Amino acid sequence: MERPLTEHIRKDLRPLTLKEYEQVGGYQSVRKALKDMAPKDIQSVVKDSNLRGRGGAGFLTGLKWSFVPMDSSIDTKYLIVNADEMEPGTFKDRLLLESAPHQLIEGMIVSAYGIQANISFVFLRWAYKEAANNIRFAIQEAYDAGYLGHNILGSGFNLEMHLHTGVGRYICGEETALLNSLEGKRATPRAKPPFPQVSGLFGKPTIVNNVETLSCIPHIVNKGADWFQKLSLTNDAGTKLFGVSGKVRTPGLWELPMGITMRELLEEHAGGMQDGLKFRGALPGGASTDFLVEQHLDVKMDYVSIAAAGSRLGTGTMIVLDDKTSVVGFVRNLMHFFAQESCGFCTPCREGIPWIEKILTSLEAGKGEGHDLNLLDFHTKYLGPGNTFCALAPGAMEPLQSALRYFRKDFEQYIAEELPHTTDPLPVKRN
Ligand code: L3W
Repeated sequence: MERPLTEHIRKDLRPLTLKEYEQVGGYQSVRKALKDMAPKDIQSVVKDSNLRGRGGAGFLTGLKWSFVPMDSSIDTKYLIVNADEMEPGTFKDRLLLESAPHQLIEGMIVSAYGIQANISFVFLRWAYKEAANNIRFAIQEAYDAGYLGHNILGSGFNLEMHLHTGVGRYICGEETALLNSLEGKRATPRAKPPFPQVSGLFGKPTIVNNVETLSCIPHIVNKGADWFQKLSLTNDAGTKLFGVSGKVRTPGLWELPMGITMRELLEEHAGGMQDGLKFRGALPGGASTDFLVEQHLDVKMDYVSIAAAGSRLGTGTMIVLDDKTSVVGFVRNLMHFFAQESCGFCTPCREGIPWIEKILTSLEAGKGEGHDLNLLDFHTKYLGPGNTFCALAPGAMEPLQSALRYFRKDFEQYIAEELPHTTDPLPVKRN
C-alpha cells in the first residue's frame, strides 16, 4: 500500500532537513515544473487527478484553481495554505506541519507556479508552536537553497513565502475570515461571491488550500493524475489522512486509501472499542458533521459515499461515541465550543448557539421541559444552511440534528428525569 504523504515521516516525528529531504526525492517536482512544465500543465494534471480539498468541504482543487485569472497584467496573486487546524477532533494537518514541512513547502511552490502567484503565506494555528518552529526553519532552508525568492532555479519565477500565526480563533479557518485576519482586520467572513480566487487578499486573486491538499501536489506532479486516482479504492482519488478519537483501543492517525470502510478504520486501525464499551455512533469528519451509526459501518470513507449516507467526510478525523457517554453531554460540549467560537457577526449564530447550549445544559441538569426537543429541532433548521452568513452554525447543527434523529430517546430520558449515564462536563479549553 502506497503512503506518499507520510512515507518519509520518521518514527520519532523529527522533520527531515532539506538535504535529507532532497536525498529521498524532495523538490523534484519543483525542478520538473519549472524546467519542463507550463503553469497550465500543472493546472491540467491537478484537474485530471480529481484531487478534492482536504480541509472539510471537498471542493475540487483543479476546478478552484481554474477560476484564478491568468492575465499576465495582474501584478500580484497570492497562495495561502490554511493551516489553522482547529476543527474539534482534527489533528491531521499537525502531523504534516510538524514532521513534513518541506513536502508542504514544495507543494506550495509548485502550486504557486501553477496559478502564477508571487506571494505565499502559511496561516498557522497559533497553538502549533512546534509546527511554527519547523516551518520557519524549513522556509529559511528553502530560501537558502534557491527554491524560494527571486528567479527560482534560474527559471525567472519568483515566490516569497511568509509564516503567519493566527490568534487562536476557529473562525479563521473559514477562508474569507482568514483573509480579513491576515489583512489585520477583525476575522469575520466575507460575502461570497466574489470568491477569493478572483478577489481575495487585499482584493487580489488568491487561492486558499488546506495543508493536506497542497502536500499532495508534489506527488501528483511527479507521478501523474492516473497514479493518484488509483491510490483510491473508489472514484474519489488519492490517499487520505484518517484519524480516530474517542474510547477506542488505539486512537490515532493513519494514511490510508480513500474509500476504506468506517468498520475497517475503527476495528483494524483504531483497535475497536475499549473493553466494556459499545459503539453507538461517530462523527466521521470532525465535529461539524452528522453522526453515522451502526447501520453505516460499511460505508466507504470518501466524499461521495459519506454524503450519500447522510453525513460528510469533512476532515476525515472521526470522533467515536460509546454507550457509556452521555449523548446530551457530548453534544452540549460541542455547542459550548461553537458558541464560544462564533465570530458574532450574524444574529442566528451569535444568539442561537448559546441558546442551544443553555437548553442542553438545563436538560443535562435534569431541568428539561416538554417543549425543549421541539425548540432544539426548530433551532437546527433555523441555524441551517442558507440562514447564516457562513458555514460555522450550519456545521454546528450537524451533530445536534443527527443526535436528535438517532438518539432521541436519550434526550427524552433526560426530560423524564430518568437520567441515563452522565459524562463529567469537560471544561472546554481555549488555546
Ligand atoms: C468558486 C464557487 N469557488 C466553493 C470554494 C471556496 C472554498 C472551497 C470550499 O468550509 C467546510 C465547512 C466546515 N466558485 C465555489 C468555490 N468554492 N464554491 O471551495 O468552499 P465551501 O463554501 O464549500 O466550504 P468552506 O466555507 O471553505 C469548509 C467543514 O469544512 N469542516 C471544517 C473544517 C475546519 C478546519 C479547520 O479546523 N481549519 O479544517 C469540517 O467538516 O464545516 O463545511 O475555497 O472558495 N461556486
